[in-house]
Amino acid sequence: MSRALSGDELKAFLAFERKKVEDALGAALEDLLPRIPENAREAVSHGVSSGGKRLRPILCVAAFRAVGGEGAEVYSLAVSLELIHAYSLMHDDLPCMDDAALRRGQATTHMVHGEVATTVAGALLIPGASLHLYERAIGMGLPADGARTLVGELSRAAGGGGMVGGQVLDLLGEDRDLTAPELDDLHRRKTGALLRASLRIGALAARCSQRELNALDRYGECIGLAFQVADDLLDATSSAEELGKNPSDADLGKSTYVSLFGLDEARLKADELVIEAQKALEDGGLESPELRALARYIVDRTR
Ligand code: GRG
Repeated sequence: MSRALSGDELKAFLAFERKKVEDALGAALEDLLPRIPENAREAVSHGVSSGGKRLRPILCVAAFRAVGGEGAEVYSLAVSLELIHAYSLMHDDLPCMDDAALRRGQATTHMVHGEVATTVAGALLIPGASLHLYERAIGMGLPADGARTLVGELSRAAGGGGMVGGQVLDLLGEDRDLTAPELDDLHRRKTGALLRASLRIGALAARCSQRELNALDRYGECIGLAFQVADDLLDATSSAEELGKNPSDADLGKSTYVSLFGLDEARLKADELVIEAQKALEDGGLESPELRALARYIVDRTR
């Protein structure tokens, strides 16, 4: 059985990877900003550069390495996922959606730059992320059909069957008690699809085998749900200051794993999902202490 990183090793790994991701995001912005209308540039910068765990690009790079990929160019490709994630958070926080004033401990983009600039900025990031992914994949030496496959992965995960579809279910589910399968379906789409795509894109960029892709898919499915269960546990047990965001899902009248199962059972579910994710790596022959540790981190995190 492959080992997981120790607590200290994980801390150092995350700090190192985040720095690499921040650098690559900075470079992506330098490339993107001159191509977009001037009045949306500050809102784009705010949404993209306001911190966060940078989990999606880190997963992408870890999957790339887990299947034998080498080289630092992958960071540049991986930040496409963060560009889409940034758009989703900016739009999610708008008054017509969750109407949130605080995110990552800071005022949300529309509170600083206004609703119009934030809506435009988010919309610009969708094709911006796809184009960035395509160009970086070609830059890494992938053939055009390989690069198109990656863009397909991102588009599917972000679209109606993925993140946008999940968001619609989320909005329709407000003030209604969802069943457990409904809640799983919602989060598989809203959050899980992009996390899974992060792994798939990293692995496909390294020309992985089908067996490796299947293993990462199963791992991604488990960590996607575990991520949301952990989010619900954090929402239920931490203050807005501790979480750096406001309002919580419970405030918005949404069903959560905690409202459905209670704290103890939800914790158990998160732990089971971590174990299953780690087993998927083993079954697929993937020796990755980093991915093993990231599965654990996803449920143990405090933000
Ligand atoms: C037009 C219906 C419609 C939808 C537009 C807004 C939108 C698309 C989708 C939003 C979906 C969404 C908010 C998904 C993200 C869920 C989530 C768990 C966010 C938090 O992710 P973290 O914890 O955040 O990785 P950090 O801050 O670390 O980056």
